[in-house]
Amino acid sequence: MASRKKSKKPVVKKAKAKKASAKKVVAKKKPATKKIVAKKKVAPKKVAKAPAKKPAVKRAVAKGNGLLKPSTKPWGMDGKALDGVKILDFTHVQSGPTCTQLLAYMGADCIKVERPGVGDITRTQLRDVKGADSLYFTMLNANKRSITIDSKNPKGMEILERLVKICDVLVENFAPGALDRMGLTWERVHQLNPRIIMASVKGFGPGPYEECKVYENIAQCAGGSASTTGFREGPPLVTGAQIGDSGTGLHLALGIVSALYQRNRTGRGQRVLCAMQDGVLNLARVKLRDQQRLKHGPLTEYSQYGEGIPFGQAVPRAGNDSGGGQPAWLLKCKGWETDPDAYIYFITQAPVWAEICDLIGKPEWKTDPDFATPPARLPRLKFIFGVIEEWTMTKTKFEVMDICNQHDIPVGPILSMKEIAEEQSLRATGTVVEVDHPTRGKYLTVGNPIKLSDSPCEVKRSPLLGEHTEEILTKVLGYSDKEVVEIKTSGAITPPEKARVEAA
Ligand code: CAO
Repeated sequence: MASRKKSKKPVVKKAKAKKASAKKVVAKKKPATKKIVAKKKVAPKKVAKAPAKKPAVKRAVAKGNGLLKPSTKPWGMDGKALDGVKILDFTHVQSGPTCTQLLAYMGADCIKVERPGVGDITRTQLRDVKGADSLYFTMLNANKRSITIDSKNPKGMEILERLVKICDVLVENFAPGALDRMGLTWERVHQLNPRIIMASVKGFGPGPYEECKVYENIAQCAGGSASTTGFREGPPLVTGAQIGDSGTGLHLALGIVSALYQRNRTGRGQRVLCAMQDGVLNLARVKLRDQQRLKHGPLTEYSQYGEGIPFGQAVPRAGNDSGGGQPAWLLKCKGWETDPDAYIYFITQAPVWAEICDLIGKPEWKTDPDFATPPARLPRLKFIFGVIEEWTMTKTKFEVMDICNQHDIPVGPILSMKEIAEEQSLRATGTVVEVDHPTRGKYLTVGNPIKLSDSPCEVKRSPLLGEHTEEILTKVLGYSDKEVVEIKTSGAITPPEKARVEAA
């Protein structure tokens, strides 16, 4: 990776940062773009051995208007979107690793710090292959390097602080206060490296619950999703999609990239905080919309309206009702008696109502005043979907999909995870990728769901615990072989018992 080559120059980077801020003082009143150019002009002398940066600087000078001249390299051949960004990945479990894996997919050099001998707890959770890293871990830590460091060992903290000095971003999702207890407060981190961005996932933002530990389903419950999911007559329900963990990781990645962009102008890092409750609420915003609509009358698109059931004080669970303005429901298809996934989601989009009527053999509904208009249909949705279901039950979900799409009727089959794992089009786009791993063999993972036309993504297997410890100590942090031997016996990178044996 180009970014890894650049990582050999931590000292240079520091010098570059100092020089850049000096320029900033001089160029105080210049527009932001000029400031960037000024900084870039300084760079060639200092990064003489970093070939990836050179062309960009030349291009900027060539155009002379503060803007880079567009690359003439073929698409996908001019590096990755986040080349040169170095991440100190102090994350674990799911939310933080989701964020850093995405950044690594975009080309960032992601250095995952793990506790010696233990590592991220998910390495051993839900294990399916004895002695091998679990899928839980491998599917969240692709394209990263792993270094083991005991942050509670003085030498370990020295190594960590050296990493802080040369990284662009520190990402963490420890329980509230854990990082402070290690000594890595924001003040300390910012003092060590004023350019660093410190990004955190916590369960709750400031307020009564900010000290609480939080896992996925707690966030789904506290973020308003669970109370609005499920069927009216049943209890609140959590969803299978990890909107609390992975959803918040996604939000954090956007925060980090935005902070990196702002740093181009300000020269300084900042804190980025994503609370899981906030992330879930952001994804459940349509339900907060509906909460406010309740003041003005019943929610007519909810099937409970058509069933004559009054609304209460809060947004109810809506089963499989559509969250939008086009009524929809989940309908059985051929084989539903034995196949739990033989269903199709059917949307009665108003513009194609006539086509729907013809397909299901009810052409008279096109003009019948009880069915012809969306408001007329609202009180009868249950009945209407019952009739449509009589038609879908005569066909497989894929047949319904084919037929309806010919008429522009929006429908979607329920796809099982088995079907998704076998779906060739997802393999072709790199959304589902097969990866080989030295201890567990081949497995499927989810590649980058965000496709950039000039930043292709190759998915690389997750690292073994501490696989890159020596490489990072020597090539990134510049420790000598002799120092590495001392580090090994200090217990900073090995589990306590092992360190004692080696030292004896
Ligand atoms: N060396 C030494 N100690 C280390 C270490 C290292 N490399 N890495 C972690 N530790 C220590 C921490 O310092 C902490 O120690 P203290 O509590 O003694 O200060 C300890 O490991 C445990 O950290 P933790 O409290 O974060 O971990 P946990 O398993 O008890 O809790 C979780 C897990 C997820 C509930 C908690 O981290 C959390 O609430 N995180 C924020 C919200 C979040 O991201 N939740 C989503 C998780 S994904 O479902």
